[in-house]
Order: sequence, then structure tokens, then C-alpha cells
Amino acid sequence: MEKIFFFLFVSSLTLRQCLSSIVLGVNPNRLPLYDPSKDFTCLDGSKTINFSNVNDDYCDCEDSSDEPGTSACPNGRFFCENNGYLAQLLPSSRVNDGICDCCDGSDEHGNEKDCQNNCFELGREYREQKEREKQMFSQGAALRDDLSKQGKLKKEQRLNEHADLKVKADEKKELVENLKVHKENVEKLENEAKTKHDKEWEEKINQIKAERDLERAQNAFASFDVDESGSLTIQEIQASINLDKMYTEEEAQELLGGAVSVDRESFVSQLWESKFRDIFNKTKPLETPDEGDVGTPPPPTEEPPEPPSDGNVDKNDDEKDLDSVTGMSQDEADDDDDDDDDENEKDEEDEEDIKDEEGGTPSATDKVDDEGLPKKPDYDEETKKLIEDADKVRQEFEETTREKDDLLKKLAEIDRLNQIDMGEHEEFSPLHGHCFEFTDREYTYKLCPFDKASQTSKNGNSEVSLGTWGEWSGQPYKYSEMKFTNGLSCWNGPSRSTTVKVSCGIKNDLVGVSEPSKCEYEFIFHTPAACHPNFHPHDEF
Ligand code: MAN
Repeated sequence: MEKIFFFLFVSSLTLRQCLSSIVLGVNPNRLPLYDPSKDFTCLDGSKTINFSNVNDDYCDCEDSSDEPGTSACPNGRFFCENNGYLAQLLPSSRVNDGICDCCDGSDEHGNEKDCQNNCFELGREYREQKEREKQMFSQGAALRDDLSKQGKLKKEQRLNEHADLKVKADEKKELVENLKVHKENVEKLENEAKTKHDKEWEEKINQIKAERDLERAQNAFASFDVDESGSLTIQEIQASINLDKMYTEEEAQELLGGAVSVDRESFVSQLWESKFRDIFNKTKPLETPDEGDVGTPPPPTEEPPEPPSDGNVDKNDDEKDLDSVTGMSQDEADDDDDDDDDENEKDEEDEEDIKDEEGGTPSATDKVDDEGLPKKPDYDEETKKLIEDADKVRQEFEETTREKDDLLKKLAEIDRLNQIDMGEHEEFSPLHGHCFEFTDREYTYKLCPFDKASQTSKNGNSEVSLGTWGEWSGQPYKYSEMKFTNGLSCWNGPSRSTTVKVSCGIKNDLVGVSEPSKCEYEFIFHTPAACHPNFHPHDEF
């Protein structure tokens, strides 16, 4: 009787509806596996049970397949068909738990809970939403075509620009090579002239130094030779106050190179350098001993001696030094200035300038260095001209090198862009060169496609790199995701990186940013370039 009733019931429904109402929670595609006229074999094949044990609220199969419509098995799955809306697969723990999960209410079948079937309303909203998306898609798809056209044009322009820049860069390279050779030539002439000038000056200074030393030797001799006999004796050495200490007879003789007396010439040529110069340098300025003071040498001192006073009391120290170096009196020095008119013409002009500017006479310190030696004069006109020529070539060489480097940099950037995949139809290409921002409570994020991603704190800290362009990384459709890598190192961690989820929108817009794990950022970017079915596999319902 029961069987007949069952048969009548079954015949009033399609087989599928019938089975799904008997075998609750099963995806219709799998219903043939649940045949009430046979024993049930667990879907993993591990066990066969009587069909009456299917959905009897007792878990028999290890794979939970005998209880698709109850919560008896720990890892079971409940399928709600949700006719009119999207089907759903729930964890079986949600079956009969007092909460309506499926819009058709089928998950609460054994409960008092009164679940409304609102699949139709949900389905309608869903369809409306889908319709809006469809419209956005068709609008976006037209924009995508435009982007694609622009992208192709940009690519062509890049290729043309590349060819153009290549020619210019090659020309500049050649120019730089020629200028390099030219520069080497003019610098050679410049160096030769400068070296000649420097060498001549060095010789002149050495000569001045030698004269100065000779004068010092002669002054020293005069200071020892108090009786002005032209001969220096052991006694005069012993009596000299211009030495560093009192000398015994033996020491004095030793100082005279073993002789009892030496004349001026031998003193200057043989003894000055080997015996006296160092001692003399350590002593105080030369003093003429007062009568009765003879034999009391001054205490040694580190200060260099000054030349003996010649009565030119109004000369300043530098002038005195210079005169003592050149061995000239003031008058002679003035005359000498006249003689050297040619050489010092420029100096004098400079001095005039200084006078004009400062309204005074240049001091002698303008002419001498710290050692009282004359300062090196300017280069002669010929050398100056060579330096000027070399400067010009150097400047031209540097400028041309800079221009060449700029061209090479531009070429490298074009090469880099040409190697980047900008979409199947170049539709992403127009995004290059633009940046898009998103601001949340703490940061402003920036996305510059094919370039970089960054983060700037609102409290004014500098921009933090969240990565530079890496690659397309979407699955299964690669253009649905961009990857930026090698950003600023995270404290105690890897470098920052960013994944950009790309989807269709009628304008380019960075609509959201999150940091799902530390220093790994996720950007949501909408662009018409993604308005293509490949980005959104169709939802079925
Ligand atoms: C900064 C920001 C954050 C990041 C931390 C890591 O505060 O870049 O996004 O999580 O550094 O220390």
C-alpha cells in the first residue's frame, strides 16, 4: 500500500524533484547516486548501507555522503537549490540550527523555524544588479576599445620616438668621442704650459730661497765676527750671544770644523749648512752685544731669528721679510718693481682694482705668502688662453655627455615600456604615466600602473615605496591582477609588495586599499580596460 502511494506521489513530480525531496541537501547533478530503490554505497566506495539509512540523522559514511540533508556528519555539505536565485552549498552544521541560511528555507526543514522563501526577491535584485553591471560593461567595453586604440597609437609613437632618439643618441655618442679627443689635445697643451710656468716659478723661488739662505749665512758670520776682522775665531764663537748656548773651547773648535779660525767664504760655503744653520735658526733675533755683555749668550728659543734691524722702522714685518728674501732695500725693491713691470703688470692691475674697491693701498701681504716668499703670479697670457680654450672644450664635452646620457636614459625607459605587456590589445597602455590615489584614515595610497605603488602617511612622512612594477599575476586571467614588488623593507620583515585587483569600471579609479598581512597590500582598481568577459566569468542561477 505504501509502495503504491509512493509510486503515485512520484509520478506527480518529475523524477528529479522527487528524488531531491527525498534525498535532501543533494546537488541535483549528483541525485542519480542516491537511488532509493537500491542500497546506498558511500561516495568514497568505503561502505554500502541500506538506503533507509540515508539522511536518518546518523553518520554511517566516513566521507559524510550518507547524511547530505542532516547535521549528523561532521564534514557534510548541504546543497540548497534556491530556485530563482543562486544555489548554495552550506556546511551541514548549519542545517536545522535555527537560522535560515538558504533563501528557499530548505536548510531548516526539520525545525519549527518558519523560513520564508525569498529567493525570488533576491533573484530579482540580483538580476537587476547584473543588468546594471551589463550596462556598465557595455559602456566600459566601448571605452576599452578607445583605450585600446590609444594604446596602439602610443605603442607606435613609442617605437617612432625610439628610432628617433636612437639616431640622436648615436650622433651625440660620436660627438662625445670627438670632443673627448679634442679635450685630451687641448688639455695636453694646457698642462704643458702650466707645467712650464710652474717649473719656472719653482726655479725662481728656489733661487730666492738660496739667496735668502746666503744672506742669512753672511748675516750670521757678521754677527759672530764682532771685531770685523773677516775671520771667525774660537774666541768669537765662545763669546757670541747669537748661539744657543755657551760653547767650550773644544766645542767651538768642533763648530769651526776643527780649525782655529775660518774666513767668511769658508764659513758660508762649508760650515753654514753643516754646522750653523740649525743652531742659528733656533736662536733669538741677532743681537749686537753691548760692551761688557760679551759672553752672555741668550737662552735658546724656538722662534726663528729676524734679520738685523736696518733702521727701516716703518716697514711692516712682511715687507721686511720680503726684502730680506730678495736682499733688497726698499728703494731697490721699488726699482725692481719697475724692472719687472711686464711680469707684474697684471698684479698691479689687480692691486688697482683692490685699491678701487677698498679705497686703499694693497698691503704687502697681497704679494707674499706666509713664509715671506713672493706669491705665485698669474699665468702668462698665452697659458691663460690655453686654459680658457681647454675650459671651453671641457664644458662642451660635459654638456654633450649630459645630453647623450639623457637620451640614453629616455631610450632605456622606452625599451622598458616596450617590453611590458600592456594588454592583449594595448588597452592598459594609456594608464601608463598616470597615478591614482586612495586615502583612508591614516594614509594616502598611490598607484602608478607599470611604475610604482606607494603609501604616504597623513602626518607628513615621506612616501614609502610599496613596490615597483613587477608583472601581471591574475588567475586564471592574468590581466585581472597586477603585482608590484621590492618596495621598502618592512621592519624585521621582507620588502613591501602590492597586489592590485583589476576589474571593470567606467572610469579609472583606485577604490580601495587594505593590508591583509603586514607589508603586503591589496589595491582594488577599476578601469574600463578591464571591461571584458574574461575578467568576470558568468554567474549561473
Ligand atoms: C608603516 C606602514 C604600515 C606597515 C608598517 C610596518 O607603519 O607602512 O603599512 O604595516 O609600517 O611596520
